[in-house]
Amino acid sequence: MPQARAEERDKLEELTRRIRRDIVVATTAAGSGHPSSSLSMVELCTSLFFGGVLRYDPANPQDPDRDRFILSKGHAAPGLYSVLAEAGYFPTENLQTLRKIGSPLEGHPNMNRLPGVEASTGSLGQGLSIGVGHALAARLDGRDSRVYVIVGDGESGEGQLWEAVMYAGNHGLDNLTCIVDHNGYQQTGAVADIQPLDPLTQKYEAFGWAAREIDGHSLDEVTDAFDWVRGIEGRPQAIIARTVKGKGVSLLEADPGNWHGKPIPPEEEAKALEEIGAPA
Ligand SMILES: Cc1ncc(C[n+]2csc(CCOP(=O)(O)OP(=O)(O)O)c2C)c(N)n1
Ligand SMILES: [Mg+2]
Repeated sequence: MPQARAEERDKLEELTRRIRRDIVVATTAAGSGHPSSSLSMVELCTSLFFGGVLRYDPANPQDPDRDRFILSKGHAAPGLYSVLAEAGYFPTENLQTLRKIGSPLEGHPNMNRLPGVEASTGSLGQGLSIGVGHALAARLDGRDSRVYVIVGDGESGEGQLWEAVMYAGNHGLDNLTCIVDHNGYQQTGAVADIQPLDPLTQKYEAFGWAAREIDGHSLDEVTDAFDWVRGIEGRPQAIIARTVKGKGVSLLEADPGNWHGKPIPPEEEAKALEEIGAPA
């Protein structure tokens, strides 16, 4: 690997540790929230925001030429907030106000209260449709903005998602990327037991998308996938990211079906942070 790329990868890896720490600390302090759903998408978000993929400016959050990032699985808000803080949208200390009365860091993202949040999400199934709207608007306005949407695999059972997939394919929205956080679990159990999705790559391809499957925790594979999407013309792109729900914390990884929407208990926090390799 060339030296510059190795250094970039090390920088991103360090950021993934910081973001994982912030997710754990904020949700444990709040006593509620969705750490496991946030931890599975850390490499995806880190690469997008800090790997030179997404074009954004915290000083000008409404810049019409910005790219859009939409977290369709809005319950993973602690992951989004940790990334937005790191990106400079607000001070990192504010993460400690997560889910507190009056805080703009609500349990689910609220676009009217927090700059950097592009869509108010949490009612699953809607984010890709919003992304389609942004992608189409950019095309009509003649702007080269790109739109990235993260959806969950349990969320992918929602019919509205497939309407958006069909529309984007039919209209060749090549400025739209859907990233599926395929962590294998939804709220009450395994996706494969409740509403199997696979073969997901072929499903997206059948709807006219370019699709590829990656290891969503390999920064190299994630970075390559974001390079790949920007080279595709005439079709929207799907990145099917195989991930682990609760990635980085053995307590959560050991029983993902049991930890949805539950914070790490205070007495387990120190061990979790040690496993993450969290910087002080
Ligand atoms: C329309 C709708 N139905 C149900 C819920 C409740 N709910 C919140 S998270 C969740 C599971 C989501 O699973 P998945 O999309 O796989 O996300 P993960 O947490 O695994 O990343 C459910 C059913 C919701 N938020 N919205
Ligand atoms: Mg899931």
